[in-house]
Amino acid sequence: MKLYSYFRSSAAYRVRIALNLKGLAYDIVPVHLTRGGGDQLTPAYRQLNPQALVPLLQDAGRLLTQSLAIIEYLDEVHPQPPLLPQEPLLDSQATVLEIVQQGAKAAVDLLAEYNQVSVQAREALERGDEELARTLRYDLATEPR
Ligand SMILES: N[C@@H](CCC(=O)N[C@@H](CS)C(=O)NCC(=O)O)C(=O)O
Repeated sequence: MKLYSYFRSSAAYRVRIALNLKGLAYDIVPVHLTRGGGDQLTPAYRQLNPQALVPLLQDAGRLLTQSLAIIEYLDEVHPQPPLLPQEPLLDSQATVLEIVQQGAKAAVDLLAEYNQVSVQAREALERGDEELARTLRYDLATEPR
């Protein structure tokens, strides 16, 4: 198995923990999310995962994305030790927690992007580039993100 992973990715971390708990052998394929603009955005990686995210698990030619879905797959194919609740209500609650966590992450990502553009606008203003500052602030106020 090959795990496309980034060392600081919490989602990839989950899958590494799952693989290790199950004692499964795997090779890491590093995907650097920030260097050079991000390996995940290259056409080669997007061909493997059009969502341009890690983790991505390759198992016998199959490509799997989304950490919870990967862990569910691992639990099906390698049942011992089980990682997800067997009891339907608890299993459903685990899925709910995942959905809530994804929503929170989307909000945090949006805020980080907003902050980054705000900083760029302030720096542009400090450099005297009022046109760029105005454009960035206009984008912040009007562009859907
Ligand atoms: N819900 C996904 C989240 C995957 C995700 O957001 N991965 C992040 C790293 S933790 C990523 O690849 N980010 C790349 C980017 O935002 O460009 C999962 O659980 O696998």
